[in-house]
Amino acid sequence: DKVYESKKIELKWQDYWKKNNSFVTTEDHKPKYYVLEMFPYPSGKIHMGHVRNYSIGDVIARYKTMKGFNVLHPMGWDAFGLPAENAAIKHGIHPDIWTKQNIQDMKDQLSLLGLSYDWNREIATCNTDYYKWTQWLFLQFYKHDLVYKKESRVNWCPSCETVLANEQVVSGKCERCDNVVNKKLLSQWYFKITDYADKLLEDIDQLDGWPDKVKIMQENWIGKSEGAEIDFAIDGFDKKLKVFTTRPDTIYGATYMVLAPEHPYIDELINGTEYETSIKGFAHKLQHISDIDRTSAEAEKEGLFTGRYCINPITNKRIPIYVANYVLVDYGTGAIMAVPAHDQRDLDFANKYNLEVIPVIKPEDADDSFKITNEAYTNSGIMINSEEFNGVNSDEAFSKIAEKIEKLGAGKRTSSFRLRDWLLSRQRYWGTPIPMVYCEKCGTVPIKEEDLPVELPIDVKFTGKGLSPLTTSETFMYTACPKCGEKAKRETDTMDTFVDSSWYFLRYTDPKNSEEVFGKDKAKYWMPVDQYIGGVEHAILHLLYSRFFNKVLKVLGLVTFDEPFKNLLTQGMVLKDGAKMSKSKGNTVSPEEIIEKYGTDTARLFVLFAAPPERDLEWSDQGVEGCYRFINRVWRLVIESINNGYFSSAKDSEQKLDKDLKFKIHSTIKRVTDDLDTRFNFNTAISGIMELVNDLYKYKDADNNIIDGSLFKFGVETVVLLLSPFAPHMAEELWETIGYNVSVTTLDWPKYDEKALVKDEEEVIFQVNGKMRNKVLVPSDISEEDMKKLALENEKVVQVTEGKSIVKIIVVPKKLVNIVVK
Ligand code: ANZ
Ligand code: ZN
Repeated sequence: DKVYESKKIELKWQDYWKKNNSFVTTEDHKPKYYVLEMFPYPSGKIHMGHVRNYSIGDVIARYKTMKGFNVLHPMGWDAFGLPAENAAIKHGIHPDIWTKQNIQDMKDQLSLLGLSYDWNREIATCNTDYYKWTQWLFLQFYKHDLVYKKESRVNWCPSCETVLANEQVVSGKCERCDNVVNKKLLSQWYFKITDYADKLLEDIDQLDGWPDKVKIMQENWIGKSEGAEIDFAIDGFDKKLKVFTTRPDTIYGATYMVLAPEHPYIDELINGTEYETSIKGFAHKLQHISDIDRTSAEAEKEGLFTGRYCINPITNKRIPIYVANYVLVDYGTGAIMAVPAHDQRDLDFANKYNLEVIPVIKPEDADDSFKITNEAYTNSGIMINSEEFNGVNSDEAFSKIAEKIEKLGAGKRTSSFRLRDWLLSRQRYWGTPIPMVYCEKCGTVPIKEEDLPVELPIDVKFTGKGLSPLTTSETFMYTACPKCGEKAKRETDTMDTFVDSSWYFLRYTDPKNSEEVFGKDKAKYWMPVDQYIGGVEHAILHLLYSRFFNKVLKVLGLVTFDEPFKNLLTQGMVLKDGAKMSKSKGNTVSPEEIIEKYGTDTARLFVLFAAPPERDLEWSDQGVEGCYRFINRVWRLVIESINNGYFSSAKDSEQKLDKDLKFKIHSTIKRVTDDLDTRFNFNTAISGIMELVNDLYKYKDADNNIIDGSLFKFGVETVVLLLSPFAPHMAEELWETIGYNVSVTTLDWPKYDEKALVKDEEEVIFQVNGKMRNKVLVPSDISEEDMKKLALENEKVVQVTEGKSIVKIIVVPKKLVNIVVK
C-alpha cells in the first residue's frame, strides 16, 4: 500500500506550485479578492503565532480561489527596526546583512508551510526601491502641510549617550546599562494626524467587517470629548487663560485654576517672583514622569500656588491659579478650571490644599443639606448655587451656560481629542532616511523628488553612542542645498517603522513600479484589502496610521476609497500550559520540529482546528496527534478504495444507506461552505469534514451493503476538495492518486444540491414508558395523528402494551412517540 509520507509529498507539491506559478496573479476580468496577513519583522525565526496567522490567510486565499475569485495573496518584510541595529552594535554585523540573512532564513521556513503566496510581489521595506517611495510619500505630506517639526522630549541615557525608544526604558532605567533615563529636548518631525481625527473617528462606522473591540480601541485612542473653551482673564496680565472643559455646566463651581507646569505662560507669570524657583524645580521633577502616571486616579495630586489670580467670566469671582502634576500640557489647552465638587481629581487636590468646594449640581432626590466631602458628584442632576440656572437640569444647563459664554464672547463650544500628532523621527540608522536638508541660507529644504532615494550610507559607525549613527557618515552628512546649491547638512533622523508599514498593502498591488509609488489603476483594481489578518497588538497604532495614510492618499488622488481594510480578523494567541508561547518563558514549540515529525498539513490542520481563529489556542500534543491520525485516516480511505475497486462498484437500486450518505455529503458541503463564507469557523468546518469521513467509513463497512461506486467516489472526492485549503499537499497527492492530472488549486469549490438537502423520510423512535422498542422510517410530512397510529399498531410496541391501559401518548414531531402505560 502507498503509505502517507508527509515530507516527500509536501516537498513535491511545493516544488510543483513553484514551477507552475500556481499562485502568481495579475489583474483580470474576474471579481478580485485581496487577502493579507500582517507582514512580519524578519527576526530570523518563525514561531507558532506566524504559523497560525499564515495558515488562516492561506485557507481563505485557497478557498476564495476555488470559489472563482482572482486572489491577491502577497508576502513581504517589515524590515527596518531596532534589533538589526542592536545586532550591529553587539556583533559587528551590518544591519543590512543581518536583515537580508534573516529574510532568507525565514523565507526558507515559510516555504515549508506551503503557503499560496505570489512571491513575485515580495517587498522588503529596507530595499531602496521600496523606501524611495516611503520618502516620496513623506514629501507629498510635506507639500500638503501634513508634516512639521517641533521640539519635544526624548528619552536620553546619559551614560550610553543615546536616545532610547520607549520600549528600551524599563521602569525608568536604560535597558542596556541600568542607569536612570533623562529627557532631552530635540527638534523632531511630526505627521499632523490630528487634522484627520474627526474623519478617522467618523469612518469607523464604515468598518462593518471589523471586530467591535478593535473599533472601540480606535475610538478610545482618538478620544473625542465635547465641551467648551473658556477664556479667563488673569489679574494684572494682558493675556487670557484659555481652558478646555467638558463640563461648562459646572462653571459656577470653579474655585481655582490649574496650569500644566510646562504651560507657555508660566515663565511670564512667575519670573522674578518668590514662586519662581519652587515651580521651576517642580516642573523639572515632573519631566521624568510619564503622562499616564501623572494623570492616573491613584496618583498623589501635587501642586503649587503661582501667586496669581483669574477672573471667572460668568461670576466675576477672583480665583487662585495653581500648577499641578495632573494637568498635562498637550491635552486640551494645557489649563483647566478646577471644579472640586464635581471632579474627583480636583476634589483630591482641593482637600489636600484646603481650597474651596462649591457644589453646583445635586442629585434629583437630594435635599438642601447636600454636601460634598471626599467623593465628587460626577453625574447630572439639578443645578444649585448657579444664579439664574438654579433648578434647571444640568444636562440642559450645559447648553444654556455654553450659550451664555458664547454671548459674552468668553469662549465657544468645541471638542478635544486625545489623539496626538505622530512623532515620526527616530535617532536611528536602520530606517528610512527623512529626505530633508538644512541650509544656512534657505533653512529646511526638501530633497527634490527626482533625487530620491536618499540612500542609507554604508560608512557609519555603530557605537551605540550619540545621536543617529548617520551623523558619523561624512559622505551622508553633507550635500548641496536643493535650492541654492550651497553646502547643506542632511537630516540624520530616520522614520518610525510604522511609516513603512502604513502603505505596504498598496505597494503589493504594483510592487515593481519604478516610475510611481503604485499604479492608480492597479490599486483601484485590488484595493481595498478584502480580508486583513493579524494580531490584536496592532489594533491601534498600525491600523490607525494605515487608515490615516489611506485618507491622505485619497486627498492626493492616488486612491479612490476611504478605508484600506474592509474586513479584519484578529487572531488569538498560541498558548502552552496556559501562557503565551515565548522564548522568555521557555515554553515554545518549534514549527520546524512539528513539521519534521508530522508534516505541514498536520500542523496547519491543528492550528485551525484547535480553536476558532479569534480565540487563544492552547497547544496540545494530543491534539496534534489527533490531526495526524485524521489525515492518515483520510489517506487510507482513498488508497483502500482505489485498491479495492470501490469507486467502480455498481448498484442498481438506491437504499436508505445510500440516501443517507448522499444527504450527508451535500449537507457537509453546505456546512463547510457556510463556515468559510461567514465567520471563518475553521474548527467547525473541519469537524464537519471529520464527520463525513466517519460516515464514509461506516457506509463502506456496513453489513450486506453493496457500495454505490459513483456516490462513494463523489463522497471521497468531496472530502479531498473540502480539505484542500487546510491540508493542500495531501489533497493534491490524493487527487493525483485518484487519477486526475490537474492541480486541486485550479478546481472549483464543491457545490451542493439544494434538493439533496431535503429529507423525504425521517427515522422515528417508538418508546413504551420511555424505553425504546422500535425505529421506523416515516414520510417527512407525516401528521402527529398518523405517528400515534403507526406507533400503536407497531408489532414491537403491541408486544409490550397488550392488556395494559394507556395513560398518555407523547409525540415529538419527526422524532419520537412515547406511550405511557399502566
Ligand atoms: C471642568 C470640569 C468639571 C471638568 C467637572 C471635568 C468635570 P476628557 O473627558 O478626558 O476630555 N482637563 C482638561 N484639560 C486637561 C489637561 N490638559 N490635563 C488634565 N485634565 C484636563 O476630560 C476633559 C476634562 O478634563 C476637562 O473638563 C478638564 O476638567 C480636564 F465636573 O473642566 B473639566
Ligand atoms: Zn540653501
